[in-house]
Amino acid sequence: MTIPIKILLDTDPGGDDSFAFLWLQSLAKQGYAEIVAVTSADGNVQAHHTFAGSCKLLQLGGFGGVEVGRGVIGGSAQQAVADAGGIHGADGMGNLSHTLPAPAQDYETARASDDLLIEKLKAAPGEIVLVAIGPLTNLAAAERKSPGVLNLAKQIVIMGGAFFHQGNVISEAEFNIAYDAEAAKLVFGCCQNLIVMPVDVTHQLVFTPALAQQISAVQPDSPISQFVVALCNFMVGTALSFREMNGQHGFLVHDAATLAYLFYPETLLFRRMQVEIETQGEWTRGKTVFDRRSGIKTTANAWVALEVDAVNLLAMLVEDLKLLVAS
Ligand SMILES: [Ca+2]
Repeated sequence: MTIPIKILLDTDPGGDDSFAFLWLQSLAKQGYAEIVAVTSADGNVQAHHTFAGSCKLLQLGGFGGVEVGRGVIGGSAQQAVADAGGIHGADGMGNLSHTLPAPAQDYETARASDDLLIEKLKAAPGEIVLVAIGPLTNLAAAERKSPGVLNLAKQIVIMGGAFFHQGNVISEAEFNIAYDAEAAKLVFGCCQNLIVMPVDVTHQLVFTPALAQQISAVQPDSPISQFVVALCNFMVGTALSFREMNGQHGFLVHDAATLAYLFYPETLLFRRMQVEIETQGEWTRGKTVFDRRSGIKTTANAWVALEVDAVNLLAMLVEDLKLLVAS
């Protein structure tokens, strides 16, 4: 019998978050994952939008009973990066959130994401995989409030960073790290259990309208099919307008890479590194760096994915989303 992986999802939906969210719910329905909680994060759009988006995505996938935390705000005193509403839509979800079921939870009365993280990690030390696909503000706040708590996670799987490939928010840095570089510095400074999915691999995860059609063909009138097709079309439009895709007709499902690591690890190759976060640089704030010189090293905090079998990974995503639509 399969023992499901206990997952706490920290997320800032987000177009690519939405695809990761649905993938996770498919894996949970199939019995491979257990969703312990969702901690929404301030990021792609503001915290009240990512909270509502998280609740709605859980309702859509059939997991409306999972508790959602409200994102900690103001993690970075020097925040210089604007949110990504221009890419993901004002609501973070392609301006489609009004088409989804109403949230079953209330932002005003929800628990703070850092408190929820602390409670869940302390209740099951060494058991929970923390999947972090937004800025690391909530994780840093939890660690400040309860030092050592992040190392109670079995692993922390992060979408973030850019090592050999260019960044996306500036040439030298990726959004999730740069949006709250101080939080990232704190998390990378205190944890040894990190798995990192940087832009180096996620820039290859081009999700296309043709893939969305494969999913929706299972049952075109299902709310999930309609959402997947409409969100894909929106994201492709903004990706093209931001000149992100080198002319390819698709958009990047960055965040989905974290679930590929957990459930389809044969699609990825990793390197062991001590990753540091640049917080002082005038032109490089939020850059992820490591010592790439040959020579002895006595510390490492992360396994960093640097190669991906994108065709296979996207095929796994599509097949699991088809199962979710059919369920
Ligand atoms: Ca995200």
